[in-house]
Amino acid sequence: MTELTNHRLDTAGFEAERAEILQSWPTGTGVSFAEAVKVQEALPIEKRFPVALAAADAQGMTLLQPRAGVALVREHAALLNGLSPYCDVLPTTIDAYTRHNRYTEAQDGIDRSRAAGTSLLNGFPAVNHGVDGCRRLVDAVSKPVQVRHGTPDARLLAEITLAAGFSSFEGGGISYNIPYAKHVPLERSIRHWQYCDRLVGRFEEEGVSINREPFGPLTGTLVPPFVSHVVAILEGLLALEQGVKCITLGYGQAGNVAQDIAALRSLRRLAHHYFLNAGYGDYKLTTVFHQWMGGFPADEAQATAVICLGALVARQARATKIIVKTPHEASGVPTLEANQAGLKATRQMVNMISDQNRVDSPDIQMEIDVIEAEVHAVMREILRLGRGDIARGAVAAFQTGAMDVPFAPARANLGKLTPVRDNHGAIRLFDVGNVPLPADVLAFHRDKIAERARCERREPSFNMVVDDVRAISASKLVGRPA
Ligand code: 8ZB
Repeated sequence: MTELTNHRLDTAGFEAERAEILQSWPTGTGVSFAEAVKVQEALPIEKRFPVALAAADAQGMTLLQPRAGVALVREHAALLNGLSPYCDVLPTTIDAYTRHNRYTEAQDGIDRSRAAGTSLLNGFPAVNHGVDGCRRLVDAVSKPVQVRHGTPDARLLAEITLAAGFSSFEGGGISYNIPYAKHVPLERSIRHWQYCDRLVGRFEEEGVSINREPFGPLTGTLVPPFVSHVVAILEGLLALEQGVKCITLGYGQAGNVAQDIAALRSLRRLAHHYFLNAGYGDYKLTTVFHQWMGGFPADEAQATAVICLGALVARQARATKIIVKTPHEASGVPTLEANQAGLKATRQMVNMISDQNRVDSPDIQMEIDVIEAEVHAVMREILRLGRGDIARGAVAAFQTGAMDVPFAPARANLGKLTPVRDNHGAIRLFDVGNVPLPADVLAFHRDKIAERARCERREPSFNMVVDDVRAISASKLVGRPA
């Protein structure tokens, strides 16, 4: 493999790699790019993800999307059709075997699910169902469908699902490695995702737009906004270089209303800033807000309150899309009914917020200023480490800890950066690790944490962090001592 750089993959190399990928599992031979373009061209307008996003963006609307995936095509189609009246765009959540390229075990799960008459996989094994199975699914629904997963090497999954008429593909070389894998080298996952982005770029060259969505929330556990923003911007830049044109950048709810609104507003501004500065002009940028990705209360009424807080913030900040949780979040894969309940609660909240005036406050502006200063500091270091190349810079930054995702399992991540909530529940830095933030920003974090420590009459310590990780599932935002 040649050294990783942020340059468009050359055509001959891409085609040679593609032939290899399509040979790597029997269903791969069912993919023909010419056929895939025809399938995408034949999609009715109401099943095209980029069209739904553009319309929402133009009209200032917020789309609702659940998560869902079961083992068999017919059952999965029925599940999506049960969700469809309550949402705007559909998901297909891929099972964990497929996410790790373990197709033999996925097949076993399919066979055993057939025998059992119920899904024994935690998602839809799209590679094993192949182009034909996936096409039957797309044909059976009436809204755009996105692939949602967590796969460090998603090359075959992308080939098969995009050939079948899925029109959006989640993930990225950083966001589907650092929070999801332990031993995958970062340069390898970034390279595999350059392939996925190049494939989408090839569709764009044929006049077929496909949406790409880096996974915003990362570990979903007290992630400071600047950390997820930097990953989103890097993955956006990597995608643009491969010819992607329709990009949705994500952010996971942190819990403090001012910080969350600020995060979404700054994400859009910062992304445009870095994309335009890098010379890209021909793209459509939208945003997605993930309702709380950390531990949930087991009680369904309490869980619904968490869901509604996310809906309020997402709509107030005019996210293009909300990924909706369910009251079953604490217990596992939700039933259709629980999934509908999450969507209904979210819809009610979105509707009630829609006509209201834009909330603004000095707190929100201050949070925006802090996030922007943090993102610029880290991006500057990434560019320096990569000598102007963000792919090289990203790998080096994770190595040195200049970029660091809290609570991530990957060995490629240093894991020194430690977040904690301040007295109002906003996420601050208890330990900055090796992240090169400016002195005034660090002083701000220290002051905010000291304020909480005084209020709780205890020293800031790792106990505070542990209390915060558990707080929302125990019905509070800030993990105060008993
Ligand atoms: C990183 C995403 C995790 C979220 C949900 C989890 C969690 C996973 C399925 C699913 C419905 C599935 N999730 N798999 N939701 N159907 N097969 O993704 O509950 O919220």
